[in-house]
Amino acid sequence: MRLVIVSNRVTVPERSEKAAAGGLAVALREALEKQGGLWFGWSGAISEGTSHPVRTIQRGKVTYAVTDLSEAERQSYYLGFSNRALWPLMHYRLGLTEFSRTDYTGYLAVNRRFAKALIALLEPDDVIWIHDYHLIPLAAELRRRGVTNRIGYFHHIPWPPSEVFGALPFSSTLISTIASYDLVGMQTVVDVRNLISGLEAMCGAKSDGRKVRVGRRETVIQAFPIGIDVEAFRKLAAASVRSATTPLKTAKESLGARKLVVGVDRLDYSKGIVQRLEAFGQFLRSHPEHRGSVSMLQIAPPSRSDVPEYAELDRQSDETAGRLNAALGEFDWTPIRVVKKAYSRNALAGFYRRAQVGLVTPMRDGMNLVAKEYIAAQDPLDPGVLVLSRFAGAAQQMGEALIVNPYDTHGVAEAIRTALAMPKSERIRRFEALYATIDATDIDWWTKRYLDALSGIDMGLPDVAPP
Ligand code: ADQ
Repeated sequence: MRLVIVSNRVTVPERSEKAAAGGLAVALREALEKQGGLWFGWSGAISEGTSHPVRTIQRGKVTYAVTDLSEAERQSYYLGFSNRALWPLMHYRLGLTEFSRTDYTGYLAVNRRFAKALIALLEPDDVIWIHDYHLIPLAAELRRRGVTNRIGYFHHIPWPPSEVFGALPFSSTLISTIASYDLVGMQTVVDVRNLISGLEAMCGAKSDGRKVRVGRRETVIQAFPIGIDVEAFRKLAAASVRSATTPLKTAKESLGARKLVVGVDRLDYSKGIVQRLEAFGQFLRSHPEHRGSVSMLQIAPPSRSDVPEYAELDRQSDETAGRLNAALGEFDWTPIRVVKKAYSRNALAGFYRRAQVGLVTPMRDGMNLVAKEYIAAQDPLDPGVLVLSRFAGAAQQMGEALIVNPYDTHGVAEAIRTALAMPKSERIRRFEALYATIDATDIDWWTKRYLDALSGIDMGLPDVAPP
């Protein structure tokens, strides 16, 4: 049985590249290597012309098959429908959702083109695992062309209630394509509930809370909370303390004995970065005794800069940090440092380890892996405290964090104060419980549990035409 993974972007590893520490891409690559497999998707490159050939590249037991997009496809399928309509909508941000029929047509066309290209590479026993919102209708396109293989889907981001999802024109057509999958994995039980009630309301589906029947097809919809490579991250963080070259050493020199509050996110409005900076400013205003002795480091590499809302967010976060630093800073103390760079896993692990508080306060998030990485990186004998938004999927597993409402600036400010003042015994108690959870549900657990469920699904008898 060969595994076929399909995702929007495919990064082909260099021939000499050693497996990076942890992460989804590595876990998926490992799953492919175990049973041999194929990874199909967009190369990340743009090229013009009417035909977009598929290039295949072999790395060990894994075949990577990639195709380019045209600029028009990137605009409509990727930047347009995926990132200006589906992304904000799925994150409950109707005000930011922009729908264009041209973009939707482009989205469907790319899914159709991917389906045609993939069919040429498929073998009869392949198990197909499709990832994320860019590719929701892909299974329907495959089924329409006669593919009967097992097909699973994993949705990495939230699924909103149908009162929100239904605002999308053609929402019932799009949601109905979910029924072409055999197994749909969501991050949380709340997402499962929203998707199932959407299917009931918009497609007349019948469900027992897990299995959903639409017409003649049956789909299992279940929560599979994604994890990280806990052990690899723990080791990286422990090594960072000894290393003389990581930014941790420089951080020690530049921070001295000051406490550190850290935030790490792609620059995305779903992550609540501006609101978090404001909350840190509020903390310093409400508790002036902490001024000069605590700094905040926000690491936020820009993403999707071609989408106007992201460019605006970039401007807003600069403005907010600048304003707060000007209002609250001293000649020898900068309250907030915003660094817009991507760092190595090594460096990130070091920052997490150095920080007494991990601030993970998205306005809405499918899971949020940073929350898990922060815990994995802590010193078990003197751990920091995680402040976590109740609107991150991670909050449903990580109740021992200080759970906050990111819309409540004063509430987050108070949680920062509580975290900084928390006695060591309580920090250790919370850390141990959180570590046990993320360790028991790490990335290998997630991959295996999903693939076992997909291969265990009863496919029933093939459809037989009536005599
Ligand atoms: P993302 O929205 O990208 O993922 P998240 O889960 O936090 O969000 O993962 C981000 C990853 O990027 C983390 O591993 C983090 O370490 C890394 N990263 C962030 N900033 C970085 C920086 N400056 N340098 C280097 N690395 C950085 C989507 C969903 C999430 C879901 C994941 C996985 O939005 O809700 O948890 O997929 O399913």
